[in-house]
Amino acid sequence: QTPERGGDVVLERVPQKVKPPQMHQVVMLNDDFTPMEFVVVVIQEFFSKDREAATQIMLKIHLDGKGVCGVYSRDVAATKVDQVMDAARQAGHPLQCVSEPAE
Ligand code: NFA
Repeated sequence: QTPERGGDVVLERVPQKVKPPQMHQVVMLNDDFTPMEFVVVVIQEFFSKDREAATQIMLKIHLDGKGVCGVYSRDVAATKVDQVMDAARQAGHPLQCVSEPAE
């Protein structure tokens, strides 16, 4: 295109204001009562892990007191926490999990 008058057309780069969203990790906490099998099934179902990965995460929680089940945007992490807490309550287990900013 040719401007009707004036100098060269200059296209400037506009600095992008967008930054990647803060990610949140879903941390599951150990307790003395929730059966290991229930924890493994919950991690498989809600965190899309195969049985082997879910078992490793469960054992880490059991041994260390807590462990990360997955890292998501804030809204998705909050939904995961709700799903786990609902499943635990319905089954009568005291399993707890929380969402916290990652990094
Ligand atoms: N500590 C539980 C038990 O020995 C198992 C468990 C693992 C519970 C991870 C909660 C989280 N039955």
